[in-house]
Amino acid sequence: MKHGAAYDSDGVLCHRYACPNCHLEIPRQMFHLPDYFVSIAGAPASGKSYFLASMIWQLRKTMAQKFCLDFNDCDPALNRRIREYESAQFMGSDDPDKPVTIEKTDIQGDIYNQTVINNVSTTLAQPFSYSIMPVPSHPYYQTIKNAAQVCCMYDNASESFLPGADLTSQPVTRHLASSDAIFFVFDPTQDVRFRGACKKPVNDPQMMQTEGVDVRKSSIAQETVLTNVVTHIKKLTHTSAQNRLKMPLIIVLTKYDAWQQLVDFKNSEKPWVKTSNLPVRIYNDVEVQKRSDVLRTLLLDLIPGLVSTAEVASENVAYIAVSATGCAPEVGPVDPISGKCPLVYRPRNIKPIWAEVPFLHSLMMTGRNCTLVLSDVTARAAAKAAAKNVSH
Ligand SMILES: Nc1nc2c(ncn2[C@@H]2O[C@H](COP(=O)(O)OP(=O)(O)OP(=O)(O)O)[C@@H](O)[C@H]2O)c(=O)[nH]1
Ligand SMILES: [Mg+2]
Repeated sequence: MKHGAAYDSDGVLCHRYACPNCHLEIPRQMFHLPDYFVSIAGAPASGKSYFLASMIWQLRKTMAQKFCLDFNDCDPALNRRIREYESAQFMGSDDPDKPVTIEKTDIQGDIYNQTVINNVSTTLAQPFSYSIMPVPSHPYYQTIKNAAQVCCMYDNASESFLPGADLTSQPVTRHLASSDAIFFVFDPTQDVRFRGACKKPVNDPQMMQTEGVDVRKSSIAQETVLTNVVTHIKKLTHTSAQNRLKMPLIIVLTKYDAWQQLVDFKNSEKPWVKTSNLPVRIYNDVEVQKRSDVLRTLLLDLIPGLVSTAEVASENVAYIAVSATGCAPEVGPVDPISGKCPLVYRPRNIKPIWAEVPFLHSLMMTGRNCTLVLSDVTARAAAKAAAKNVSH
């Protein structure tokens, strides 16, 4: 051992850490900071990958600009896949007008790790981890610097959330049971009741039947996928059928750009407010809750089963509308292999709407991390603690 680092069997000093059980690499920060796990689940093509990339991209920006927090990769190499999604969606490799697309998440490949546990070949999902730390310009830096933490998220292929998918050798969704919060991505454009309720025409191939266009859809009702996810978590956490899960469940209603005519929200309004005397914004959880109530009423009207399934599943449910892209995809040129036209985006047009809000709100709902992003209540507590520090 040298400075706490071990030598390997060839006498080489090791600076990286691995799990003694599965032998996969673990970012260094995981040993120093408390962890916060978020799982993203949903039906096929509900928009999980686009949402994850937009959420991370927005969190990097919003955390720094509005909350004096640094949101950063624990290890860029381990987060490579999300970095690639982010650059495709927001930077375009060289031309912001060149159409891009995020491929369907595969059931195999580089976001899964193949390893051997107890002599059994096992596939594990790759977590993407980010550290959240107050920057020294934070007004309560001295009080909250120890609230830094590591957040882990997963992007599973949706097949993994369908009934019968969690095989012993492929426990790729077991993270659901250890999560602090679950985001269930619900796609209104795939629901015939939602599409029927939108009376004004919408120029999005996902809202109409267009021959030859590659619009992927779930063959199973999204409520059934939610039921399967909840049953799976209850089984893994030994929670009985009549007991509700403690972890918050956020129903993320995606592709809001396509169905926004059904609600009367101001898109430019962000759920954080400026106060005259602080350089950080105060998170407006009351506004998010107000919108959640509106969305709940809408869902109760159109898909009552989704609301009842969610609220029987968890003690703490919120409904948040987001758009990962802020606009509809375009129909790209025909793909010679599939013979169909894929849905594509020009990075220049992508302007996410509320993509980072489910994450910020989950911090409030869990209650455990609310000193990092200040709400009305925690800002007052932090000010009091800071004043006490100064007077000592
Ligand atoms: N209108 C609109 N379409 C979106 C948005 N986000 C994603 N899409 C479309 O939804 C489709 C599916 O998105 P993905 O993110 O690949 O879906 P997924 O849930 O990851 O799918 P799997 O990888 O199969 O699990 C894509 O064709 C996108 O064009 C959005 O915010 N608005
Ligand atoms: Mg995906």
